[in-house]
Amino acid sequence: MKEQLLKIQEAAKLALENAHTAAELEDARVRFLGKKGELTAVLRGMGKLSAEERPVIGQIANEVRGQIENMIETKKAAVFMEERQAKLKEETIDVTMAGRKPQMGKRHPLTTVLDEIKDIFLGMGFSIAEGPEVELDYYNFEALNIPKDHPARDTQDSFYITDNVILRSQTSSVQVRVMEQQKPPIRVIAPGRVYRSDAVDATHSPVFHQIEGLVVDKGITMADLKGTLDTFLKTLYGPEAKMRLRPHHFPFTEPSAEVDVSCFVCGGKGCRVCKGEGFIEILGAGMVHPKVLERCGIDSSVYSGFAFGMGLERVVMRRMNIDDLRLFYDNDLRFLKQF
Ligand code: 2NL
Repeated sequence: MKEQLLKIQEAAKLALENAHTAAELEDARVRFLGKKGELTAVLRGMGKLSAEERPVIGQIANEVRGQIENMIETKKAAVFMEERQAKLKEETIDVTMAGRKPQMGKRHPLTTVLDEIKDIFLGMGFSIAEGPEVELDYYNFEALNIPKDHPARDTQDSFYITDNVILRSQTSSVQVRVMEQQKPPIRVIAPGRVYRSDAVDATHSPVFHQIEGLVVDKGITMADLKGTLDTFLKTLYGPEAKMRLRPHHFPFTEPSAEVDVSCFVCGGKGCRVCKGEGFIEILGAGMVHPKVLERCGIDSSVYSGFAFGMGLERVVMRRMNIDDLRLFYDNDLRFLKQF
């Protein structure tokens, strides 16, 4: 039995020498000193010993236990240091290592052109109006003389939140709010995000940007509309730019027109960009329908106005020769850095 005990002590010594982590150390403790450990097993056999042998072996067993406990304690301190060294080594930061250079961002072409357009209208005495993107049906449609059965109302075209709340499909809603709150003279542009229930492709997106404009005062005529938009287009595209109006129909203007600008690539001769037309459609516009003025509390026998609207993406695509709308929303720096 004494030999057995000394063997255990030897085995424990060896096992502890090979333990390098707190977990391995604990394994060794359980193996030798635990309830089901080797030392405990030997001690259980002590009952079979004679009365003379028992105290002798008992003393040796206690000594062996003490030895093993001491070895564990000593090793514990060593393992703690070892583990701490390993951790420190792993966490070392090489402060001399070259850093990763963050990619510089780039102003988005939509922002660049929108800022330009805002500046042009601010220069003509307009102010900039903003309003909610989650809008009442009333401001988006009803006040604009878009009747209940109008195709633009179809759920296929607009996102409905409830029966009378939608994501605005045009920023005219902002201008209706302006007319409700301000007395003429009114000169505002309303740029902003708008929503339509369209599938994504090269020319459609459910979210895009619109810029609308509105002028209301005494004696406003179609000549004011033409003069303002001509000045706008010449400032945006250069003094050579020519404007052309074609009759059209919108429920909220009467008369209404589509506004083209002479092709900024060929100057009107006809080329690939304008598809041989010489002109490119850029705006919708018209004289504000008297019903719209009246709805907003403006006396249409005293005041008149004109309004216009354009899609920002389409303007930028034509100007910068971009053929896929989706490029605007990817935020790919390889795209953005080209402008
Ligand atoms: C287009 C056409 C247009 C308007 C928008 C408008 C706003 C009020 C009253 C009357 Cl408050 N009209 N806006 C007028 C004509 C055309 O937009 O093609 N947009 C992309």
